Amino acid sequence: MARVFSGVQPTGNLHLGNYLGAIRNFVPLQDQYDCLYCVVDLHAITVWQDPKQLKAQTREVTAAYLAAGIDPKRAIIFNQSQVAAHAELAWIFNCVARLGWLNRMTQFKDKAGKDREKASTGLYVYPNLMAADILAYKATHVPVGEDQKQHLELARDIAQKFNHDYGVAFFPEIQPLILGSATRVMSLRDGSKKMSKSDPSDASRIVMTDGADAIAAKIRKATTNPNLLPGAEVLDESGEVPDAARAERPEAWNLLGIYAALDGRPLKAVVAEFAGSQFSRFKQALTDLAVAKLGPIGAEMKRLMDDPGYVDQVLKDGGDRARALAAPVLAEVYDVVGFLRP
Ligand code: AQP
Repeated sequence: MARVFSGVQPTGNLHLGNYLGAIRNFVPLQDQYDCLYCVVDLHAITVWQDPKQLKAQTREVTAAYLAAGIDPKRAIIFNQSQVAAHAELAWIFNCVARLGWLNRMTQFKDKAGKDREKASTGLYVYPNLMAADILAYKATHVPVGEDQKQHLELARDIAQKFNHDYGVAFFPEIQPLILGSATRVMSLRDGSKKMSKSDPSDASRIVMTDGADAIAAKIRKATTNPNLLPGAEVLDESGEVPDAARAERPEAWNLLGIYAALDGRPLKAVVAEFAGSQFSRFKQALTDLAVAKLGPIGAEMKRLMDDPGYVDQVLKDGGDRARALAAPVLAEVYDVVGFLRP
């Protein structure tokens, strides 16, 4: 069976974008693939994390995986630092990837901001570790949000260069799986920025553990304008929002996209239903839907986070299974590279 690898960083404030763009899509893949879902704590520390918080946040992402419906008996759920192969293979990839490749990564530029000199070197080589995450298991399919596509291209380049440099056909080709609608959920305060854990404004995101009142307040306060909601005639033939229309009303399209994704309906049907409505009516409907869909998941996450013994056991079992899969891959890589292991 083909193998899937994906991960989420335990950097706190797990939000609706992480759920709709990633975690929710992991669930049905369990039926078609051999899946590894990782809590990528090594990636998280590319930006300083409070050690106590990091442990809590690692359990939080694990709880979100479980509450969303990932079955720890079928999929492997584990945190990255338990399997040393990730860091070991990343070092080899640091020696395969080229500086020019990393210099083109837009996420580094975004995250490092203006003061690049102060960014950690870990943040810079982050894509090499991501390549190692996938290739330590020879995974072939990686479900990611659109924002991770560039990193995935780089992982493919690293796999190819390794194979070429050592004259082997060792690493497989990696395919991105961009699934479902609303692969890019935008901030509730600024429709031109993606919803993000690190946005200083809590009102910019719906957090997975938000209760009904918090969800309602954030949707009510979401930036909109006084115009009525657009109609389906604005959409193109494939039912997508043309770039120019999105640029004109990013907030409206974002909320409509969130509604469609939560309801599991095509955007066109949702747009047709609310065409010409006042935002107040639509926001109430969106609040009801969001509370109905996210409420039970948030409640289950809280229940699991109150039972850290169980969550840690899931991670330990997953770590044992992941280590067993990665060990022979790494041993072969070491042999290919020429490391003596007497
Ligand atoms: N706004 C988003 N819309 C859709 N998908 C998203 N993802 C993140 N934000 C959105 C997807 O969630 C997965 C896990 O993300 P991550 O934790 O590894 O890191 P990230 O992409 O850097 O996430 P954040 O939430 O935006 O955190 P910060 O603020 O730290 O940058 C990925 O598959 C991602 O595509």
